[in-house]
Amino acid sequence: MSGPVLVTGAAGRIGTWLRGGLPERGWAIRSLDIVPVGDVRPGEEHLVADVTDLDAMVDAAQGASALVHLAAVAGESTWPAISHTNIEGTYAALEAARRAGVPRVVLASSNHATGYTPRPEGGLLREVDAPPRPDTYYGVSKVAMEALGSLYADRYGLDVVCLRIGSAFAEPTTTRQLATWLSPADTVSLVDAALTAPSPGFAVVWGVSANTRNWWDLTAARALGYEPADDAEVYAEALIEVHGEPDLTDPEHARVGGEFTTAAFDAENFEQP
Ligand code: 15L
Repeated sequence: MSGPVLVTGAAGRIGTWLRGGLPERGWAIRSLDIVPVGDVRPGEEHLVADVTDLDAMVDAAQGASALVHLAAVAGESTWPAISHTNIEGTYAALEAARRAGVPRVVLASSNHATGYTPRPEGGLLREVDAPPRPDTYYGVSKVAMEALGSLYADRYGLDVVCLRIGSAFAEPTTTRQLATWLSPADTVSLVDAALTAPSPGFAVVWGVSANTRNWWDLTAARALGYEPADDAEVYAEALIEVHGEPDLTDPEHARVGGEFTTAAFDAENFEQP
């Protein structure tokens, strides 16, 4: 690897984990966020810029060996907010990579790109059996992300790995997350695999830990070299004591996107940030 990894949204939750964990795996980091990162690490480059500012993104991408694009409105919001930050931002990230000659882009997609996909009656759900089926405007922006990534892979030969992240939190806090949790350490492992896999071309993979209750097939992620280590089951007893046993027929558990598929997540319930 030569040149740092440019990480957008570096001041956010996942960005902070990556800034801590990727250097231990040999990656130099160039952080970019619209706000300054609070705790710049030794050797870390840091830039303050808007991810939708294409000129700034092209400058930021110069000399980078890869780009990890995290910057986003990270849940449902209004259409203007989602379309601007998430869709324009993903376009700018990919176009900046192309113009600056960055060969690989890792995109933080989401399970909500296919949120209305039902839980299979048996077995694990493969990515190929979960085509775009967004549950929100947020999910639409992740479908657009995957589509833009596919375009830049096919047309310009970039390696583009889309991570359909489950629930990336310090620890699971709901019974749904007993299946969908992606631990901080596994997040670092997954992004490292996406950065390291030889010639992945265009790939879409689930991003969850080795959860006992997982129902998303990790074969494709493992083929990149991802080896999840954590299991949300260690939190099961405490969560079930509070929330009860999950009812697998409830939309929260019966669909990929869980509660995002319910009426509460209608965009009209959200205000412009
Ligand atoms: C996501 O994509 C969101 O960014 C996050 O806030 C969670 O809602 C997560 O999905 C999830 O599905 O748990």
